[in-house]
Amino acid sequence: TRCRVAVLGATGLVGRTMIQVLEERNFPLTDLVPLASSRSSGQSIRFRDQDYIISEPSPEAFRDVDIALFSAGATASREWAPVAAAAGAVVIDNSSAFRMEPDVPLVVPEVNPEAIFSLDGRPEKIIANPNCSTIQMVVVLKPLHDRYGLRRVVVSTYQSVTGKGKAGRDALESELAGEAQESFTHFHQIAFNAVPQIDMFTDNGYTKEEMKMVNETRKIMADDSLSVSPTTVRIPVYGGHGESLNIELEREFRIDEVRALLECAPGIVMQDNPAESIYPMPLTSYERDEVFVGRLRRDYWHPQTLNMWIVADNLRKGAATNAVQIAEVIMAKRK
Ligand code: 11C
Repeated sequence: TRCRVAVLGATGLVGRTMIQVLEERNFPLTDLVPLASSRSSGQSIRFRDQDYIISEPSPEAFRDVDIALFSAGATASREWAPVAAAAGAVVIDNSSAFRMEPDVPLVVPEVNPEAIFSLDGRPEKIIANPNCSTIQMVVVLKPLHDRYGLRRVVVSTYQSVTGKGKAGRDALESELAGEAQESFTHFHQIAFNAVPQIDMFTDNGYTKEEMKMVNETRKIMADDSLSVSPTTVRIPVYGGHGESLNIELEREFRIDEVRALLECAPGIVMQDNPAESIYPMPLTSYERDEVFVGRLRRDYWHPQTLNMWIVADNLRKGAATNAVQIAEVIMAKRK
């Protein structure tokens, strides 16, 4: 059967990764429609040994599209998601535009795949892909919540410059080369630095990135009583967000039991052998689709609380892979 997949933002870091992931996972598409702004339209992009010409989004461009993966920013999503949905496509949107809208599902397939579908069994017209730092955290929180109940999570992030796309990567590159940086992509110099601000501050003293972790986590886990206390920090690495998690649980746990639980949970790879200095790192999670977990241990002072360190490739599980996995769930139900 025919399956036409559009990618809006096809030349961005996430858009390119989406196309790469579609190819790697052998997604059952018959037609790729790469879309981007006028700056990139006319260029071509390679997919399964074939060149596809990039065009600009338009009502015609979305005709007969079954699934539209969007990663061109919130403004483009607000403009084009209704158009694509009206043309009959299911939009999987990586921007923050619709995430907190009550009738738009916010989905991580390991956590709440059922939210993709409405009561009639059909996928919702617009499905939101969460923020990268939220996605990797909820993949780990979900099995713990189901088994032990979560009371509170304190999280500090160590986020890659590619969270700001090509501009973020280029800024680090030129700073490392000693070239003057005019853009304030990271608010301050990022080379040889760590910047405790990602996105703008809100009135409560938390940044927007931090509030995404608070609000998106509650929505995905469908639990408004969850308390998440985040500090988000940009560090000078290219691919992979790290997170230090301190997780207080409702019920008592044994560490070996938690380890076994996480080992069997979907989308997680344990890398935890302190004796051999094995733990997750951005360099070893690069271009991988899973969430890596290590440094698992009981809080020294607080027996009901766990400490761990997790890393995932923010362009993959944090963005492109999660969106493609949502599309896979839709395709599996179609058959
Ligand atoms: C960052 N998490 O690392 C951001 C990028 O809401 O999809 C992703 C922003 C978003 O800068």
